[in-house]
Amino acid sequence: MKKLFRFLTSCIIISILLLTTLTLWLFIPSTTDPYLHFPDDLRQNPLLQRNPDSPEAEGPFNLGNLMYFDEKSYIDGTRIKPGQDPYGKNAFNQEVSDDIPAGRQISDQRQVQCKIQNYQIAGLPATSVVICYHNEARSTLLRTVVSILDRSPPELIKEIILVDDFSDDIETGRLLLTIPKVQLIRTEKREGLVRARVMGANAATAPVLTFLDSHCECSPVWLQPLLQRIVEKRNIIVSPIIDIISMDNFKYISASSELKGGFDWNLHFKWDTLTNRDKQNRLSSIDPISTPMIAGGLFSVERNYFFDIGSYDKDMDIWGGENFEISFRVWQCHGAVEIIPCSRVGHVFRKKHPYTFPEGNGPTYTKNTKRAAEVWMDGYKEYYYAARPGARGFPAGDLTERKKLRADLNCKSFRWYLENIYPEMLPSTDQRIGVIKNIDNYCLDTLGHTSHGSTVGLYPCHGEGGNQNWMTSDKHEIKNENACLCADGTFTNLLITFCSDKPECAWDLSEHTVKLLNGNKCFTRSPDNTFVVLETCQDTPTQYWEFSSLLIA
Ligand code: UD2
Ligand code: MN
Repeated sequence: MKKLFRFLTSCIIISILLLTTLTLWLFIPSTTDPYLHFPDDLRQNPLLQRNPDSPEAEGPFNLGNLMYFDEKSYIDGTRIKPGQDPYGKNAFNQEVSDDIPAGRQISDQRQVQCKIQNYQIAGLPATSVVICYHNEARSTLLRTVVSILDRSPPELIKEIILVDDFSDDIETGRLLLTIPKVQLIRTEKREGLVRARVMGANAATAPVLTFLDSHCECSPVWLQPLLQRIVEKRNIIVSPIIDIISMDNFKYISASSELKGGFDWNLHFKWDTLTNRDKQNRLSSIDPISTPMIAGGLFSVERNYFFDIGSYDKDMDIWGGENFEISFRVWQCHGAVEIIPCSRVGHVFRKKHPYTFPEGNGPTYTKNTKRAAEVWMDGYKEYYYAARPGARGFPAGDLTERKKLRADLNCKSFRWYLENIYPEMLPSTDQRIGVIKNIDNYCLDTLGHTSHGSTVGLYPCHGEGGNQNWMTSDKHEIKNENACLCADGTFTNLLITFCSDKPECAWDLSEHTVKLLNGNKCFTRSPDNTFVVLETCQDTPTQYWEFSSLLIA
């Protein structure tokens, strides 16, 4: 009996030991290594086999026909279960995506002139493709990878670096490691796309970096035109035309080749049609399109150039704003940003973010865009603050390093950028921002009164904007943040009120006076420079005002 007991105890101990070793073996590499580079001998993937049918013949997709990747098992691992919302996890229809093979054919959307271009592959540098992702669906991620391998000359793809930005499912990336050229980095915590991309760029070894989102499909001959342009011009970031993959049915839809990237003063990205001036600057419809802004996610850049000009602002979190920062920076610091019409890559555009923002979506976007505005937009940042008043007091972190970068690179002004790269955005003369000051150097000041119906006063000009910052609009308004300066019902007092189309709120600032647009009443200061009232216009120093722009050259 005693013997049997001893035997059983040893069995249990041995089993526990075995189990612990197995668990350690399975999990230690995935939890302790900060950057989880998976060396070749760890590429043991249950989905990898030699293609049992024919090692020579075509696999499910072209991986040199050496390996067989069990796509079905990979996708089955995370399929939508009955009753689950197919849009729930990814904000696109995952059920449809999961049913579309990774190596599907897509129609060639290139213009005919593109198809007769002859790219000398031997003369082109190889690229590392960097794809960061957070909780991407397996089917879209796999299609991105497969489309790169299937539609690029093999010698031009050095490696595909997946940066798993702390996704819940670690296997989504790990299982792809059997695919040739695929490397994986995993962050230790959620970083956001900027820091994730920079990690990927740091690990990259090819002379050119190509960034893609994790739900893309590269078209035939997408890569050569991008690399060719980088050979022609080093100080450049180049983007393909971004075709649309429907978030509902995953159809590949051609995007217009006559668009460039732009923005509004909220710092929201938008597509603009090419102006006549843009068209005149191009000899052919396949010439590069000079673009004020990139959409953000899809571009190639020489690796050293990317780091020389300051990679990214690594204090930007999660999502958003980095495309403004990099576009302003490249243009202002003597480079160029272009869309190359012969290169086309599809992207699943969606209507909302499928993932969480630890600090909230709004605050994160405000922080990121404020960082871009503060460093690159000079006085024009006032237009941003006018459009987004909440950003003014918002903490955006330390900017010293990025400002130093701008100084070190001897970059041009934002005015230069607007005049030369995005003239459509140059504010018109009736949209000025500045101070309204009188002969004694006292400025019109809200004195911090912001509620509807409060009065304005005068205060020595301090040059800091804020309460003394006024913006004129094409509706002849004079505004501070979102409030307007209007006359009261008796046309004697000046009030800060809600903006409206009433004649009380329309002003003419042309003659060193501030005069009601439809009436002979002018801003008149009190003799002691404390308040302002409306009086009949006459030639007197108490009605002399100067609008002086805060905008720096
Ligand atoms: C666009 C860009 C995107 C980025 C963004 C502005 C295109 C086609 N897309 O928004 O690349 O520039 O504007 O910031 O130009 N991701 C992470 N970690 C995160 C959040 C996102 O790795 O915390 C990944 C995400 O999985 C995806 C990429 O970053 O691969 C871009 O995110 P998105 O697809 O949600 O952004 P999108 O296309 O709406
Ligand atoms: Mn995307």
